[in-house]
Amino acid sequence: MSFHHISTIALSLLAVFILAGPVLAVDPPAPRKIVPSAGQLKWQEMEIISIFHYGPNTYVGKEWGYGDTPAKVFNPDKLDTDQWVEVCKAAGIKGVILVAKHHDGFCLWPSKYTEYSVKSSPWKDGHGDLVGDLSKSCGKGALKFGIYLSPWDRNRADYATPAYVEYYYNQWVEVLSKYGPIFEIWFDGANGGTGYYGGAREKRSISKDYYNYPRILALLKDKHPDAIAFNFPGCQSSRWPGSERGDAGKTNWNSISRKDLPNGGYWSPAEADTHAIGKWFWTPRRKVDSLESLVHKYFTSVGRGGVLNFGLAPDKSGLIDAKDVARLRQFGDYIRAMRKTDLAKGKQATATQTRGGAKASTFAAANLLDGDVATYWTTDDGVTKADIEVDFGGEVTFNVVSASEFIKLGQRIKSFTVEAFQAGAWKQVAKGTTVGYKRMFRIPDTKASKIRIRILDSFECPMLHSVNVYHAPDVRTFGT
Ligand code: FUL
Repeated sequence: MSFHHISTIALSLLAVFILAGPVLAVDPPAPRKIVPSAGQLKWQEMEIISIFHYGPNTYVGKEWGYGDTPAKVFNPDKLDTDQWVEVCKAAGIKGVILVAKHHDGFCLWPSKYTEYSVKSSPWKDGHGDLVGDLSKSCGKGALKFGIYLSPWDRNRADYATPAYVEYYYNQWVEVLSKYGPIFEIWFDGANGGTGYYGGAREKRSISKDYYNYPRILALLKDKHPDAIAFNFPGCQSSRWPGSERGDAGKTNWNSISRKDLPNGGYWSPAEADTHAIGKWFWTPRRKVDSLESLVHKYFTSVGRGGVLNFGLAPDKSGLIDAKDVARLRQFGDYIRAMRKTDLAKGKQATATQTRGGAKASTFAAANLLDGDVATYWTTDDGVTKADIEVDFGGEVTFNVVSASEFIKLGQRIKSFTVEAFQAGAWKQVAKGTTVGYKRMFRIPDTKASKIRIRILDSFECPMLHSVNVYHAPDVRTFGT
């Protein structure tokens, strides 16, 4: 064979390769050192959960009971946990955590370890079990169920002694064995101070390790392996972002440790808790949140890669009151209306860099707009900057842009901007640091034919599974 022949064959092979694209499959990026557990991923996808406060405090108008309110005040006449679940569903809430014992020590289930519970109340002549009822209603309504038991117990005479630690542990054994499945537990950080303490009426303090949390966490892991422990980095946990305003923080790294953010040793996503009805416990004096306030909390939590935990509270009759129901339903309708039309879905997406080359469909930019969270776009290893362009194929008006990282393999993006193509030029409309599970920007109404997401810096190659673009209704006039 002549040289001429060999080079002709080589050239045709090259042409076939160029036309057909690379034949070798491209490997996905290696995971980062710290990644979420399967339980944390499922938890994150819930996006909005709730925490219910209800008990003697509801009847005496307190946020923190002293531990001396008689059990007989707890006397609902219309209590219906199915209604609580229906309201949650209307609001788009996916899980319910019940404060089964608050700092006042009153138990909403008939614990065999104390008389200070529903069994000493007139409700159902002392035969009621609210934890059981709500757990069943959640099961029927396909909502997940969780439990908060306050470690600080202002009712117990033995609080601050070793006997109380046993009491508290036994109560966890009771609730984690009897009710469930459980998706999350709360201990709460309020610890020690003044209280009734069986009549002593004094101030008591405890040491940091008093409660022996590792024993309770081992029990949780054994009984409910997927469950999250709120604010307990080091185990399968979520993290309190530091306020009760429903704010996950503009820069929100999931891998944290006490001194080392963002390259910390644990995956612990932000759970932004906030009351949705003005207070933790119901009181006629509370101010009902406006729709804008609830929507704002949604964007500062879910929109910053966290989970939003809305505090809800039934009234004295045992139902969520009509004003709160109306507001929560309106909130759910608003978020559903916003999400109904994704202006980017199925449109054209391109990227300046794609793993394995632009033709490698496995990691193509088109994955960002296919509505499938399991497919993603990513770049070659070593690339830490890239632009993604979404072409709407004509002008659209939008006011929300959302991007989601493929966090299963770790969080990566450190800095990015969003630009809109207007009158022949790119104009920056938003900029952020972290993306994580989801980063949403609420911007003024913007008209453009294309948007561009510019990833400016990333730990290792960036990975995104979705870009969504919405035109959210005006909160001021919505539903009026
Ligand atoms: C706090 C508690 O002290 C409040 O009463 C409420 O339960 C809230 C969810 O957590 O730390």
